Amino acid sequence: MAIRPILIIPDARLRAVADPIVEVDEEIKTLAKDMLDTMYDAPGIGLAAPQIGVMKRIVVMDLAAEGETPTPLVMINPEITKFGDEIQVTEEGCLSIPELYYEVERPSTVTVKYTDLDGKEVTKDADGKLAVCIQHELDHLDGVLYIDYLSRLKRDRVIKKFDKQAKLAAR
Ligand code: GNR
Ligand code: NI
Repeated sequence: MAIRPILIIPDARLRAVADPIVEVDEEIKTLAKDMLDTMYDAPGIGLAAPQIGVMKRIVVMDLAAEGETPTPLVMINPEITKFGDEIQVTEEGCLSIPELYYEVERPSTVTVKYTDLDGKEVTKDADGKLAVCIQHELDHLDGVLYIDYLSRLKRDRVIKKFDKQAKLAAR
């Protein structure tokens, strides 16, 4: 059990592009376990490796409700191969932008292709909250944050708030 610190904006690692994983070895299995531990502890429904400063293309998720049996999902080198035509609006938050929630528009359905912890290729169709979470997590692997989809006014306000906090913390 290892809970790793979650990076907060404006940490530059949250804006970088993560590297593909070449082999699903013990180091990756330990990383996945640590990411799940960190996500459940937070608590959150998803976590991408760059959020703990590891610049690798791996995300974890669990959409099970509190009190339900956990359903951990680990996706290595995930890619969205299809976005549906319908759009849904849901409220999003991010552990790297704590305590703020904004409505975001995204495609309602996606098809995602990834490698699982056994090194097997998996293709999965998702809708609802899982589709949102997949898109949110995969964006993290490319340095994209959900606030990038807000109006410039809202986005700049969020960025300013966290820039100020970082400056205060560095004094
Ligand atoms: O815990 C999280 N909740 C959440 C709610 C709505 C849409 C996306 C998310 S992901 C977020 C955890 C996180 O920051 N993952 O990167
Ligand atoms: Ni996030």
